[in-house]
Amino acid sequence: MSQRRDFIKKAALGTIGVSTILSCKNLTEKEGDTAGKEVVKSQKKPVIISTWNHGLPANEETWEALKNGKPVLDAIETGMKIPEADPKVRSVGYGGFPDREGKVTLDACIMDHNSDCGSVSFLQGIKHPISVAKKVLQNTPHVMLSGQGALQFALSEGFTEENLLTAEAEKDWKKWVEESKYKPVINIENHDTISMLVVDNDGNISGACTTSGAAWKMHGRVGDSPIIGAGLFLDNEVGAAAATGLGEAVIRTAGSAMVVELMRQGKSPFEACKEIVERIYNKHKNHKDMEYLQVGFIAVNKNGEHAGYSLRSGFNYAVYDEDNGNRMEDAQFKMSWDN
Ligand code: SD4
Repeated sequence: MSQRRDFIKKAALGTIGVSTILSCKNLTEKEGDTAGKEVVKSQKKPVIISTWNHGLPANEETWEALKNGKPVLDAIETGMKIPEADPKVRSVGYGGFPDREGKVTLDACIMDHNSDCGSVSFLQGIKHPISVAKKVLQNTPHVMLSGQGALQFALSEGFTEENLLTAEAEKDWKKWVEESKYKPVINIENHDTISMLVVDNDGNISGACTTSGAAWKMHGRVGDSPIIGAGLFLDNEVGAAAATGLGEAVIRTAGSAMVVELMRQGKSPFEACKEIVERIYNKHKNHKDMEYLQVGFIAVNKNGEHAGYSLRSGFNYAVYDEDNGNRMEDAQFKMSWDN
């Protein structure tokens, strides 16, 4: 046990999702007006972007819900519940990798165009933290509930407690305990937060994040995903951004808030994501986390232009719009894993 504690002291974080980066795709058409000035025509709404491959089925559900007239937060919740309930998605909700103690602990948040937000962190035993986060937004005067308090609140709202540790995840955890050797593993398939950003039919912006966080993390560890300004941020006048990757690095730099702020100053989503990734790199290039550091951002602006960018290769995101349907886009990145 003491050996284990020593280990915990020394260890940083376990598996963190690797992000790939998104290629910037300008979805607006530009044309000259009579005065010779460039006019930016708005992209058709809605536009939905979500991190990683599990963004595709999530986008699909959210798109359907929007088309059926559901309120946007309900539509986002519906989409996010897909990877949360999928035991094959080992980085979100049910089936997610547990922490060092073998406990699955979940983080999630949701934010609407009025800047109202709800968030839960270190929540255990509830399959759909995104739904609890939405209830925090709608039914409490607060933004964030954590741990036991978040669970109590969820139960009072009628959620049911259940075991989220699948046999598969338990097997992997037991294997990790056996070796008890800390080695950060970046695993694109198995550890990735889902973040979703939506520009709805009215041009309003909303977003959400949900994750089981870093695998084998210390019990009680909370990442960037439930923190408004870190894992997710939006300003309806400007745009939205969300993060994936090593939450500690994103928190240190207020990542998503900074991406939005750069868009406010006139940067495109691509330029804004890239500049913050560069900043994170500069802050971390001599840091102990650098060896396994991966961060990626997605961003969308009021016109529906979207982009993604990551520090290291491997990040992709799902985009759904009227013209091109639901598809994956690879993000651009600063460096490959060999550097
Ligand atoms: C965290 N940012 O808990 C999350 C993990 C993640 O891709 O996004 N992985 O640090």
